[in-house]
Amino acid sequence: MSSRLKKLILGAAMLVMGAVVIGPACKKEGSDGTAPSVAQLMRARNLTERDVSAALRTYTPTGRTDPYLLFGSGGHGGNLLVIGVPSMRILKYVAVFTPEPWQGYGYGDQTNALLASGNRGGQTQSWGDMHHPALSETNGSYDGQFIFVGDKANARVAVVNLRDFVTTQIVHTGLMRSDHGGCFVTPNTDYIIESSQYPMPLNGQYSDLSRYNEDYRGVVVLWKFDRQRGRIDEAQSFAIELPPYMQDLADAGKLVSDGWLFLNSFNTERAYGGNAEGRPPLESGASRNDTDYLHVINWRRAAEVASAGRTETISGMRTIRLQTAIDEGLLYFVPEPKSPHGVDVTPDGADLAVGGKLDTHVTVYSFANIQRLINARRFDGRDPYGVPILPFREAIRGQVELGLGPLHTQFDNQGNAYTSLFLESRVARWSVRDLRLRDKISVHYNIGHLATVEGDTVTPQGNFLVAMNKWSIDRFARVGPLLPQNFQLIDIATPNMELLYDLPIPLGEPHYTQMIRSSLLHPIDVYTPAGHDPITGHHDPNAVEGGRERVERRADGVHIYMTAVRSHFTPDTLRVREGEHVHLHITNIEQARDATHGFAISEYNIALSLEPGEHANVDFVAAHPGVFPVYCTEFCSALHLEMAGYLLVEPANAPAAAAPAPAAAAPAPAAAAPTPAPAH
Ligand code: RUQ
Ligand code: CUA
Repeated sequence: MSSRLKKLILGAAMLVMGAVVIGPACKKEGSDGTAPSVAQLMRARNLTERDVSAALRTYTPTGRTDPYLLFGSGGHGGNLLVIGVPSMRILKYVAVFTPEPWQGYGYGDQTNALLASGNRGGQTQSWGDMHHPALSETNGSYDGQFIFVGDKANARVAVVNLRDFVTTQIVHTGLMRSDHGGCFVTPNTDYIIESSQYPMPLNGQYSDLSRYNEDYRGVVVLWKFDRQRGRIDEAQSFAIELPPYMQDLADAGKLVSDGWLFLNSFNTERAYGGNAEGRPPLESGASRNDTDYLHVINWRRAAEVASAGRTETISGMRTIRLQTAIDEGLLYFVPEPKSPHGVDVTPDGADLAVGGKLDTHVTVYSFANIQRLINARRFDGRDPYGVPILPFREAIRGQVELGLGPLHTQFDNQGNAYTSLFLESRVARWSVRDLRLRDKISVHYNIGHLATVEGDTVTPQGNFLVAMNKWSIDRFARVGPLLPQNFQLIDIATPNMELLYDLPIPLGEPHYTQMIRSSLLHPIDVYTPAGHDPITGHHDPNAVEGGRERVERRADGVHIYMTAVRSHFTPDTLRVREGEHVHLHITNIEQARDATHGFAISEYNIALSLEPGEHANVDFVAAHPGVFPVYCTEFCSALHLEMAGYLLVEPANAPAAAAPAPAAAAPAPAAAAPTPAPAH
């Protein structure tokens, strides 16, 4: 909604309220069967005019949709949140790193294979620690096509296709086991950037901590994105070796700074803990120096260096060695104040704002200054690995004192920046041009990231800001020691920022979120033609047409080709023998918008969600003989409860003819015949 429209609505609402307050406030609540008036409600619920005004700015009547969508990391819940703004209605959890039964994610062949592609070191990873989602961009603005998310715990990157809000790919490299600077995209989504957090030997091998300086390294990976195929092309991706500092958040340059990438670090002390071995704990060891290093990386030139073959393959990935990066002028450092966290490029690409967790300032670096220093080779020495260091004072445009614990910065369309102040639990608004603090607003509490509408693009929209607060200490009814998180909606179109709404998030610690105009998204309602595999994006070779349902016994087991349509599965009796390998191929052949069917089998841990036109395969060994109900888990029609059947697993040693067929299971015939006739 435009801010003008918002003001109009607000004005009208105030008029109505005024009229109600002066007018017929004498009516008795409900006594004449009418709803209580606004004034009566305000009195009864102890609401101020300000509360009502805030409510009117977020309330979204039934049937209306939100102008903005917030894509939020679900933290160590591992899945992605989609929330409407300003209503703050949660619309979806998109399953990414963690099984999500209601989406059938992790309970059928395709999604199991996808999750398994994220396994590392032969271990099943059944969760992720999602930190930073990145919407795909075209010319530095969101294009609404894809969103990429990073998993800090296992250094993985996933691709979610916004055509259907489905995860289609998970990648990782052996070069790192934890990441944090990811995901960030280059302005045309040529690359998705992921950098390591905790250094380790790049070959993934053992090396004692006493060899930290020599053997441990950081790394930044540039994953090449193939937009046509909607997939990361691992063979075209490459990495750059970095010194063993703890690399943190990153941002890609845009417009004037396009082609460059900026990456924070902490722990230039190269501390690695050991508080029971006579060394300082990591936290104090890593905070001794007054400055750390902002990494300034020429990624476009690095891509040329990589394609010219000046790489070494380490852990299966083409890697530009640190010395090559230095020799080729790909990597420079600029000091940044103590324990920095976020680095955020301004919408015009000219400056970068860096928040120092233990500093009261945001430091604003000038890209033009940085370029001038690089071109003049004006270095203030080198780090122990030979990386040139640019002089701090000459690289910055200035500093703005905001308060305690500045972390992350976003922008609006009025020349303002918004920075979260973790230690103060506030958001500071400041003017980018004159580096002046304008106002602050309190949040509740422990704010980490914040998001304004398209606030990290070249076209920020203003209007709203969402503060992501860790732990909602006193905001909601108490639900035990583990607290929900608190997303707070703030109006930034008003002269003073105003808090509008609290949304508790019952998931892992929220990290980054991005907010996009809903009009930029064009999701589908139905997979057409039926038989579509959402993960590959192709028609599934095992797709089944109505009337072609069948059972085939082959060398690799029994294949049952099924369809789902309101309100039955065909076939609905699945006869197999104990120990048989069963392959179910199920197509939801419906093409109506809301015709999702679930598919569940008791005890076999099978749960599918078949969206209209979707095809799913599921493989299992019928290890346990017995009778297992099969049913649809979505209330898809008036006869949904009847959308059911049986899996009959006949005991292997049951002499076929003599078997005293369990009465409930096999009502009559052919219990001995392992191959029922095709269903049609
Ligand atoms: S983090 S609270 Cu983005 Cu993982 Cu800053
Ligand atoms: Cu299909 Cu319920």
